[in-house]
Amino acid sequence: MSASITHDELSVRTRAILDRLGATIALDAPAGPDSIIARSPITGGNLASLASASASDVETVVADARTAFVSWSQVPAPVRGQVIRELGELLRVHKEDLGALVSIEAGKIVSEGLGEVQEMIDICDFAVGLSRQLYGNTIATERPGHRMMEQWHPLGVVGVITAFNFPVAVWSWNTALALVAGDTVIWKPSEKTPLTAVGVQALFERAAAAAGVDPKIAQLVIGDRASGEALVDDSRVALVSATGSTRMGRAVAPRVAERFGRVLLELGGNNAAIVTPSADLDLTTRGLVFSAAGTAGQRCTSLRRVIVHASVADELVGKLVAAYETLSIGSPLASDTLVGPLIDAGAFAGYQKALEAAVSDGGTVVVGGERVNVVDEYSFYVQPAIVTMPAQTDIVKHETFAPIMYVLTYDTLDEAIALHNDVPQGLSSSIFTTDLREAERFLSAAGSDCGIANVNIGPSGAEIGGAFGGEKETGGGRESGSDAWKAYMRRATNTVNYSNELPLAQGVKFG
Ligand code: UN1
Repeated sequence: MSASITHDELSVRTRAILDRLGATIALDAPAGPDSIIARSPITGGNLASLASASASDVETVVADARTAFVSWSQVPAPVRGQVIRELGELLRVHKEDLGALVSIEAGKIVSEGLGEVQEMIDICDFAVGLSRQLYGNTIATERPGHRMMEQWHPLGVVGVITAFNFPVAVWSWNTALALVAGDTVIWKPSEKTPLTAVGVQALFERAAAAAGVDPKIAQLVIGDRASGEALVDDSRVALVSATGSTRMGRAVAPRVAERFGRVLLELGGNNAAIVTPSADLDLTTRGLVFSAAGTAGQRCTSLRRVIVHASVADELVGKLVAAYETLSIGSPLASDTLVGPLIDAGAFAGYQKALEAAVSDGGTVVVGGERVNVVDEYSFYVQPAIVTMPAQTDIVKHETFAPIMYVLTYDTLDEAIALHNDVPQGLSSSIFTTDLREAERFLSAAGSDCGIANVNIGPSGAEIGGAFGGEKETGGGRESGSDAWKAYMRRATNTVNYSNELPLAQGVKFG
């Protein structure tokens, strides 16, 4: 059975959760072109119908965000941090409910749904601390009697466009930092996961009330593509932070650039692991299986390619196949499930098409590849696949958002790194080795060309403390930890002359 819970029970549970989170939005808007249907991939059934924002709704939201920015940007940063502290507290209280809602709407297993909420709590903690640490540099000047420094000021309105697969955490990475930075936020979530967004927005509004701040500093737009486009094209939106496919990013980036707005892009990945002869193969197997089959292969950091030394390839593939054969696939709400459903029919079609292309390129499906637990035509559970490939063909270079692991072999580390980097995407990467030279080489400038490079852990499952994002078609943006906050602020360089003279820089004489 793909779902031990009936669809009616899921609906009732969803509504009870939204109620406890404090959501008041109507869940039964008349279905039609002006509505967004919320569904659960567990059963494929509809959970709710939400009114979709009109162009004039979006206009009002942007105008309100801009007005809210004028006063919010004047609040001292450590005081701004208080609303994020309240949000973090509410997330702790409602972790189980919100995690379950993520499982219901995005299909993540219980532990991953909870993990996503934990990621929100973590970034809230980080941002509260950051609210007292928005440091600028003081810089030595070449002129006597002068001082030079930089300040970081609030940027403006930030549009946050998020994907279905991390329906709540990605909003929090952006919003926690943006609010502490003094910006205001407009969130356009994926049309596939509106209810988790509604739940989070309800919690945010409670946090705003508790902190005594204007709730308009972070607003939600439930809408279709046109609402996202309105944010992209509006010059009052200073930064568009978009997470999703490379195709989406290719549409967004030039439109924002056209009006000299800023973008922060977190797009497709095609994440690989190099497995060397010295690797601990049992640990490697566990790392690879989590990264490739976990979340049903629907993370942007999911492992898609394994590049293994020819001398250990058979042994590794044997261990991987054995592990794949024991994976429990089914309702993400069942406690023993490791692999939940794909998000929808489109994802399943992509999975099938990629496997067909891989086989026609000479690949061999050594495990998986089938739709399983078919109880109805609307939910899509698949057995994660491993495909050995004779070469890195076009389909391997393409990101398919489903659990397919392509396996390629190599003879020299040079060859492995070349194969590793020979894809258009550059998000995350890893090497499994116990050889220090190989590990350091992979992390060096001559190694992985990705934004994230790991040793002896898979490419997925990053913590919030590091900067998250990647190069090439991944879009170049960095979110979350380290100094990613700088993307949400504008830098002012200030030179102060406290002398009675007017010396010019570079020794220039004038008059
Ligand atoms: C994503 O899939 O868009 O590193 C984000 C990870 C998670 C975030 C993934 N912390 O896998």
